[in-house]
Amino acid sequence: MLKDKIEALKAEIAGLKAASADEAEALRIKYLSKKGSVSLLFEDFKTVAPELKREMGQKLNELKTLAQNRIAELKASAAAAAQKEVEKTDVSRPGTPSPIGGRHPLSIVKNEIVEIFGRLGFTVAEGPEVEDDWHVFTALNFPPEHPARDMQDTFFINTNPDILLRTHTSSVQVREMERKRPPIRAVFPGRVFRNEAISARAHCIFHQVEGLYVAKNVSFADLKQVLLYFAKEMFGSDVEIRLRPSYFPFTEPSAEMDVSCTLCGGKGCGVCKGSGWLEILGCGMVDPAVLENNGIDPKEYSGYAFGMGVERIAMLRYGVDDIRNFFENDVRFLSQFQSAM
Ligand code: 2NM
Repeated sequence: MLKDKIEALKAEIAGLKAASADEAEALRIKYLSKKGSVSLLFEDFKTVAPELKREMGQKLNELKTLAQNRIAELKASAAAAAQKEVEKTDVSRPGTPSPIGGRHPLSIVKNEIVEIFGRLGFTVAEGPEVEDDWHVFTALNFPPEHPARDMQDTFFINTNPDILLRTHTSSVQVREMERKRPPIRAVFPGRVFRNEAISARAHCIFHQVEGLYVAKNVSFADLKQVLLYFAKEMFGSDVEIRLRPSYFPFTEPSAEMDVSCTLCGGKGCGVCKGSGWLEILGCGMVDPAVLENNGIDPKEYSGYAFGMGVERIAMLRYGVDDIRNFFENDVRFLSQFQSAM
């Protein structure tokens, strides 16, 4: 009997439950779609006796409305429950930070050196790492038999003695002198290569910043003042410098510069091996032969030059006791350095 079927479905629909909007939608399809169980009763309606049509029609419409309302209710309460779940999440909480990279300590120190000389009017120039004999040695007054040219010190390319990895960035200074006429005032940062055994103090690849000033009437006193300024900016205004006579093929006179020990202030400690001084760079007046090799008249112009190892400065600055730390890229080491540079 249709009447019984309607009553049974009414009871079933009144008790429907849905845990989600998807479940409620599945119920709508089950009861109210074209082939849904409520719609199918309308097929039965066609066979109802004429005198019962009015009553059965009313009951069927009531059933349909009940189903529509019930399922709409279920959808609404599922949506409300989902919204409540979303609100449990505090979207204003900061996220889990993912680690980002930082600048390498050698870059921090190199940038700082370049920046200090930049304040004194020095520009920056770079050049090739693979060089020829002229730019690395001959133009710089290295005699043919100089030990630095030896296979033990220099990496040659394909055993061609004319092509090599630069052992200092002075080769870029030669290129700068070829390109420009005095006054020349620039620093030359870069990677250099020496065929040395790797140890806590030495590496076969390291970094330099060299500097050059060529103009009229450049004196050793100018050099000393610039290096004093650099030392105070780099290591603090309390630092003292001392210049010791030395020898380089490309400068005459030549000197090595020490700063008062950055750890003990000059009293003597393990870092300065009791001397109170730390060697940080080499310098001198550019040899007239070097100027002449580069087409600059040494009677008209003079110049000074200096060079320092970035690793050496970084080790003193940060108290790093093994140069190999800079090349291993261990994040436990690298993550200790932070800088705006
Ligand atoms: C140093 C020490 C002393 C130097 C000299 C020159 C040039 F090109 F002018 F001859 N460039 N670099 C120089 C002088 C480098 O490094 C320890």
